[in-house]
Amino acid sequence: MGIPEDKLLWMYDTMFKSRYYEETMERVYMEGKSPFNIGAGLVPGEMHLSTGQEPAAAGICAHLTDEDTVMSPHRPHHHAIAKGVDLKRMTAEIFGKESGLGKGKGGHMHLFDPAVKFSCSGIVAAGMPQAVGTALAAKKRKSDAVSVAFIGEGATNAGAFHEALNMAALWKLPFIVVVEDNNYGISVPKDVATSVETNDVRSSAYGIAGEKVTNNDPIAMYEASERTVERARAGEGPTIIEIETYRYLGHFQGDPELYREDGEVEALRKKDPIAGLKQYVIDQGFVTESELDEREDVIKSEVDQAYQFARGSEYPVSEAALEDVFV
Ligand SMILES: Cc1ncc(C[n+]2csc(CCOP(=O)(O)OP(=O)(O)O)c2C)c(N)n1
Ligand SMILES: [Mg+2]
Repeated sequence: MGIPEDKLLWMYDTMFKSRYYEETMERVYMEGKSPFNIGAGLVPGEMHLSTGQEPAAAGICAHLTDEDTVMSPHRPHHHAIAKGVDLKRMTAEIFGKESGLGKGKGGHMHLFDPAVKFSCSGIVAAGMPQAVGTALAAKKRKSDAVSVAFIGEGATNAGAFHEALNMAALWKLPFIVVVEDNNYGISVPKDVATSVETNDVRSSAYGIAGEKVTNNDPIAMYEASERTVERARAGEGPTIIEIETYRYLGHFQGDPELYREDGEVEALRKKDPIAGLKQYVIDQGFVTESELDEREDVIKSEVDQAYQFARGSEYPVSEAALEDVFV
């Protein structure tokens, strides 16, 4: 197994940071919302958390640089963190503060950080054609940058998914789609919505490569991503990577989750990828448990500071609603 030690530790740190960020958001989001009122509190509006889905983001972003583009959907925090989005300004954006990435106008589903070429959208599958566009730009500029669109398995049935893949395949673009199969599109299980069992096989319809990662495995995701990014950088065209992943929380915070089977989430949590990777890096002798504790403390402090920054920032003045808009 040839994954360099520094990459494995980066993946562990990144997955841990993402988990701690989302667990903090889970608490902060409920502040001021009792009895539950989605429009009240510090973070008004819908909130889609990615707790449990960290391997998808860390496994591929381990191979990306600031020159590569990531387009993410409505569940974007783990991708943003793995791509290196400014954590303070991202959190301020989610809080609707003027120090946010979009001056507080976009919120949690519309995070945009040009410094690391990251963007997301609440419109399902919208990132597909956008990422094909940035892949085309990279090819025209003769750079070796790649473009990654993350989408959920539910979004693979949207027209934009297929239209984008057709073009990316036709033009052999450095385009990668990572399908996060968490088995649900809101409350609808995959087997009643999707005609194929796994989405990697849809690659054959476009004559491109397909990769399937099972068991939410960060190491397998790293390896599949390594092959995929190498192919894309070498001009060998697009790939669909599907990863079987687990959403521990509701579709949105406040979701009654009536569609779940009893004990479903408890069973998923027993297979936690962060606990698994932690054991692996310790067993390999890369790091001791107490060294990992120290790394985790540093990460927690960075995340806590981001939340403090967001809390301490000002709301935009009302006149700002008329700035940066098309008239
Ligand atoms: C074009 C469009 N249609 C419908 C919605 C409403 N919607 C938001 S999330 C979602 C389901 C997405 O499921 P999936 O792609 O599996 O992503 P997950 O939520 O599981 O991460 C839907 C239908 C939307 N945001 N955009
Ligand atoms: Mg889904």
